[in-house]
Order: sequence, then C-alpha cells, then structure tokens
Amino acid sequence: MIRIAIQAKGRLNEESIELLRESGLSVDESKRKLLAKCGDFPLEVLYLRDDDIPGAVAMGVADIGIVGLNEVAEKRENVSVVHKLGFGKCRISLAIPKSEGYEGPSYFQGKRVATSYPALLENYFAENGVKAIIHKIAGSVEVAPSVGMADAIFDIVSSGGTLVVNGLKEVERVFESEAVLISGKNLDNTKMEIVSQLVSRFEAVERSRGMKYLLINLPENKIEEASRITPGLRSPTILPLAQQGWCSMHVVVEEKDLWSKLERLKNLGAEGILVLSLDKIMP
Ligand code: PRT
Ligand code: ZN
Repeated sequence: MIRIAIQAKGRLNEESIELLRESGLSVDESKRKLLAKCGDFPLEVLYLRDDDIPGAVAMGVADIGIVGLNEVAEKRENVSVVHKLGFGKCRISLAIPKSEGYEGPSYFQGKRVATSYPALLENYFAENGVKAIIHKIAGSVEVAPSVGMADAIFDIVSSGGTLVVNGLKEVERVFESEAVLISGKNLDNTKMEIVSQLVSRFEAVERSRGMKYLLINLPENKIEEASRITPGLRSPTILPLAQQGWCSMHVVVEEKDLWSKLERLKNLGAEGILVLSLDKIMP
C-alpha cells in the first residue's frame, strides 16, 4: 500500500482526482475525508493543503504527492520529482506598476517586493546581483503595490488577467511550473514498484490526450495514399468491407491535425468517417 498526497481543494484538486480516475483509480470516499482508499489498487489518498505536500512526502507521512513544481522548488524539501503531469501550468514572474519604465533586473535594487515565494525570489535576486527587500505575504499579493505595501510583486501568472486588473505588467518570467508527481527518497522496492505502475498508467492517459480514433471507408486502391496522410501509431489497421473494392481503415490521429487530414482523406474518396475519443494508449 502506498499513500499519495493531493491538494484538498484548489486549482490542482480536480485535475489530480481526474488523473487518478482516468488511471483506473476512482477514489471511493467523499473529498471531505482526510484519507480515502482507491478501488483495488494499493493506494491511499491523503488530502492536504498544497503548501504541506512537499513536507509530508519528505517526512514519509505520504509516500508520493501531486503538487505544483513551484511549491517543490520553494519548500526545498528532500523529495524527488518523478514525473511531470502537464496540468496546472503557470509561471512565477516579477511584475511592476504598468506606468513604470523597465530596463532589467537592476530595477529592483532597493525596492520592496511582495511574494509568497521568498526562497525562489531570493535565489533569483542573488543570481542577478540585486539587493531588494522581500516582503513575504500569504495571499492577495497582486494588490500589494496599489495599497502601498510594496513596489513590485513576484507571483504566479497564468493568463496575465489578474496583473492587468491590478494595473501591473509582467517584466521577468522567473520560474516555469506545472503539476508534478513527487516521491520520498527512501521508498522500499515494493513501493517503488507501485509508483512505477502508477506512472505507466499516467503515461497511458497522457498519450491519449489530444488523440482521436478515426474509422473511414476507403476504396482499396487508395490505401497507400491514405496511409501517408494518417500513418497512425505503427501503421493503419485495414479491414475488408463486404462490398468488393472497399475497406475500412482504423487509425489514431492527433486532434490538432484532425480537420486538415479529414479534408485530404475525403478528397481521396474516403466516406462514412467516424471520429471516436480515446481513453488510454499503452506503448
Ligand atoms: O489551499 P491551498 O494552500 O491548498 O491552495 P493555494 O490557494 O495555495 O493554491 P491554489 O489552489 O491557488 O494553486 C495551487 C497551484 O496551482 C499553484 O501552486 C500552482 O502550481 C498552480 N497554478 C496554476 C496556479 C495558477 N495556475 C494560477 N493562475 N495557482 C494560482 N494561480 C493564481 C494566480 O496567482 C493569480 O492570482 O490565479 C490567479 C489568476 O491568474 P491569471 O494570470 O490567469 O489571471
Ligand atoms: Zn497553498
């Protein structure tokens, strides 16, 4: 049995649960319970605040955890990043009032900067030879300049909308983050084996994201040309149709190319096109 810590509520909670669910690990208890068991897979889920996840994993209260890379980097706990999960993407940036001119990091010399990520910021200023005053605040960092608490902020940005609303502009992107799977450094072999099974399941889900399963009816003499348009994972599956001279081609395609490929296949004479969703792709 291993224990995974995930965020109890907040931006990473839903996608963490969704990833577990798509990996066949439906959490069978209500979110409000601190600990929940996962179907027939030997996994227990512990719900925590994101700030506490790196520490809980380092201490062995949980064996693994899903948390933002920003929290892992800020907390500097003794944990390993096992796998990047591709959701919760954001960056941690320096932002200043939009009316200010900006020519580089020396702008921050002697300035007061509000943040919830003092360790990351200290590191950045040290690397850039800047001596600034770092104000650690827990929340609503973006309002600090307008109420006179700080000259600038160092905070999470995703769309940038919050900065605009608060009359700020992003001047340095310091740290890129996304949700990651972390693990403690001293897991025994049995637990390591469970973690690697879990990562394989996550990878199968990730591979299927953005992919579609295509079924088309195609004149047999067009198979070669159609295979060049949609080569699939190894090659398309071709099945005969009852009608002579026709076949059914099955193939996996990336969703971003779907429409252009459909047009080209139709021009070749393809018809009866079905586009289906995919759940998992195992290598
Ligand atoms: O209660 P708990 O302590 O667990 O949660 P929390 O309030 O500390 O964190 P939460 O739920 O806000 O965020 C959890 C994690 O989600 C962060 O540590 C990041 O790794 C990730 N993440 C991804 C984000 C964002 N995107 C994001 N946009 N976290 C916060 N934001 C904030 C940002 O600070 C800004 O104020 O959302 C606001 C909107 O951003 P814009 O740029 O889209 O306007
Ligand atoms: Zn938090």
